[in-house]
Amino acid sequence: MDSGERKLMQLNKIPKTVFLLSIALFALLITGCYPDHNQSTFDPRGPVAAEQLEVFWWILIGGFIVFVLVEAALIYAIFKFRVKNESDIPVQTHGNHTLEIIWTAIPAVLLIILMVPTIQTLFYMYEAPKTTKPEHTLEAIGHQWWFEFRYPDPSNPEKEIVTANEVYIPVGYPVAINLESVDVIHSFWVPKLAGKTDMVPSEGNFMWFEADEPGEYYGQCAEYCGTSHANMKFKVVAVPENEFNAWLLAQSNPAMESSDPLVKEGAGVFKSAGCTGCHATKTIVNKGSKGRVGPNLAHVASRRDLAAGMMRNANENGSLNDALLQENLRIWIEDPEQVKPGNLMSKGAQVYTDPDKKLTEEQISQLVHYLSSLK
Ligand code: HEC
Ligand SMILES: [Cu+2]
Repeated sequence: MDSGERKLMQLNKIPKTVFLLSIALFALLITGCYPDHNQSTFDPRGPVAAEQLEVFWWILIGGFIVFVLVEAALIYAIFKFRVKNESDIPVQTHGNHTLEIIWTAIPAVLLIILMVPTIQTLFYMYEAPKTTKPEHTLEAIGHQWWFEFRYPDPSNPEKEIVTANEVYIPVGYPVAINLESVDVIHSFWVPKLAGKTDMVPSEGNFMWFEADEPGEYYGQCAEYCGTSHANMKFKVVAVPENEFNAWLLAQSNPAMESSDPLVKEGAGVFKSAGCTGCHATKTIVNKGSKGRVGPNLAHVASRRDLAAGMMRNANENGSLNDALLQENLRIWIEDPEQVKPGNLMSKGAQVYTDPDKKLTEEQISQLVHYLSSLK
């Protein structure tokens, strides 16, 4: 084999590797479209997400048709007008008004056509259906790096019921959500129920959605908001209306008191270690009042996840698992930083910032006992 042949072989090899690599990359990419994924937008479970997916298809198919036509014209031109011999210079033209008007008008018309479903969907998203019940209007408030939720108190219009990181909704009813943020811009996103909507500090924002069937839907902050942005998750739990009402009633109660001595000691540590500085255990507050730095813990043991979706307290079927909850609470209280880098608890609580105040093994056990009793 002479050096010329070897060069040729090498040249032939490169495109093959590139080709195989591109196929592998493409295969990897399209696994992201698998509809069965918790955060897939290709599997809408409510009218808002379905409507948004429809606009996506309109734009994708429209774009695809344009792509095929343009590429076909390009390939045709490449072959049809390729140089046949070196001295063969084609006719040179400069400007063609008819052509220029046509290729400006066609995209303009296409864009106007696509604008119709887009704007319709924007209006559809931005106003909750007239049938939305006032008791199904809630507040979602973004915090670095967790979500606070507030429901109207059915027994007093001046008050609100506070909870965190898990939002119950009644199946088959539109739910209106006023969005807020106490610090930076976050974005509220439940892929299977509705697209992203920004939570803008002091500006507020609005969205609504509805779940067609009971289930647990994943939510995620979708606007970069600092160190633990990727760890800022939540769940939407859609249940039949009577179950929703029962849940709300249970949430409105203050934290349960217990006569179990270990729980009582834990409640004491909760106060003496400064946890009450950032966490409330009463759930009814004045409408629009300022929230605490940390999530409300009155019913923390009723939630399926801990620390905004970082640790799972429930079995596969969603039923609560006390052993898991206790284990997770211990991990979290021992070293929150390890679970969620940069979180404001390990940055702000003296038990983590001041080595002299560090929690003892006994205090941690007492706290775990106390918190896991808060159903
Ligand atoms: C400086 C304020 C602050 C103090 C003091 C504080 N926390 Fe927290 N805590 C937070 C914040 C903020 C979060 C949310 C962290 C996140 O998810 O990003 C949190 C989360 C938690 C959670 C998880 C809640 C949930 O909804 O999943 C528990 C449990 C908890 N804290 C327990 C404690 C205990 C016990 C103490 C006392 C030793 C304590 N905290 C002291 C700010 C504080
Ligand atoms: Cu965020």
